[in-house]
Amino acid sequence: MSRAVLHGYFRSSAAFRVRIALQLKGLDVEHVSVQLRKGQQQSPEFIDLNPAALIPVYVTEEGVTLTESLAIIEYLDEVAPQPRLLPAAPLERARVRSLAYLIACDVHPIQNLRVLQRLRTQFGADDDAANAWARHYIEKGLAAFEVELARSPKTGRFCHGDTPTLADICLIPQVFNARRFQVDLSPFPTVLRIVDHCATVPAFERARPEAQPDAI
Ligand SMILES: N[C@@H](CCC(=O)N[C@@H](CS)C(=O)NCC(=O)O)C(=O)O
Repeated sequence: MSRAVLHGYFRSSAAFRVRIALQLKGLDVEHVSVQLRKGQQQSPEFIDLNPAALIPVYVTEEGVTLTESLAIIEYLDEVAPQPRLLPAAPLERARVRSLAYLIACDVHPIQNLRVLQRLRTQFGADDDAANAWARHYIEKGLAAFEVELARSPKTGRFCHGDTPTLADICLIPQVFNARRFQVDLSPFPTVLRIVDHCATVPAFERARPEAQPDAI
């Protein structure tokens, strides 16, 4: 058995999710940087690892390759159950998953690099138009997320109660993206409160893009 490896990139929000989970669980893995801006996700070696040409990719100690950030995080939660990232009770778990999927399934895929590049190359969007596209979907997603948080008694210091879950793991990288695209976050006070609280947790801080060795 060798050390587990995370193929990621400092600015990738899906890789950022996995980094937060690893940090929360105190798991030390090797990090390999896939330079998305240089198109390294399209190299034959990387496509061999993940035919979808997306990061993150996680290679377990046994040499098994896993893709999709949420699948990787759920795997980590099962093999290293403390602290748990999904609540034990089915309805609580469903709420956390639904918050996480709101971001991971309905917002992030429409504003990731390859979609914005395609808007530019195939549909003539300039940078302003591509960024406005991203901002639109991020704002819509965060607006829904805010309502869900603000109206639920289950919301605590974190998205669900007082310990970090998969929902916070998805929220924090999405807010990082929102700031990159200059989304006005002031209409989302509950989101901002939770973001500020996560910033006090060392695991979130250690996982942030600026703290990664490949940050530019
Ligand atoms: N659903 C995937 C999304 C992965 C994804 O979109 N990764 C982005 C970085 S955040 C990527 O590799 N983009 C490369 C590209 O767009 O060419 C997951 O959660 O792992």
